[in-house]
Amino acid sequence: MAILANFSLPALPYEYGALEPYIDRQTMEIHHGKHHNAYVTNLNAAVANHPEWAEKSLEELLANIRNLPNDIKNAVRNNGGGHWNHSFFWKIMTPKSTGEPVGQLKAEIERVFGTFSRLKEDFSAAAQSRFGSGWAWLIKKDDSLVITSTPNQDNPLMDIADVAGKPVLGIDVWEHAYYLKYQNRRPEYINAFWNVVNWEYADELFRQS
Ligand code: MN3
Repeated sequence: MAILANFSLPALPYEYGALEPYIDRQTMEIHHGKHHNAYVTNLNAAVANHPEWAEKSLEELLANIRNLPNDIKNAVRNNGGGHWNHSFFWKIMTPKSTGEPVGQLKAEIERVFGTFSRLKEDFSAAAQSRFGSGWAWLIKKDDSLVITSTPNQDNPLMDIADVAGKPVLGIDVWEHAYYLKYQNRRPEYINAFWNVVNWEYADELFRQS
């Protein structure tokens, strides 16, 4: 009997065009409906071949990339990472951004980076300098904050991450995230991203665990 792996594409928490003019509707439609959907489909196909892994949560899979069977290791790394990263990305953005950090996260940003402006500079630099496809992250690590970046669909929850921690903010810098509107101008996309950050959710993530 086939095991039905049951990862599924989460609905966007807002309309496709809600992040205009910063992130355009067509990019969101393709990014969510095609790219993210493909990661989910491919992840389900991979774990379906290994019932003992198909029962694990996504976070458990990501924490065990090294231990996965060789025939699905890369598929779970790329597609499980892609599924987690995009599920996170949709929620860390909102059309009703406060425009600046709030709560305990705000206090910790000011303690670690001095000012919000400095955090923006450092995070934007990490996003800009990530060569090729990948992500930049602000993570909770040892109860404080660290900026890091990962290639492809890797993330700081993976056992193979150079810098491990819990994401509280992240930006997708794959070209598919911005090319339709910004073409090769990644810095403009990164600048625009600050207008749609869901700081209330980021603060919630920082306060948890
Ligand atoms: Mn993407």
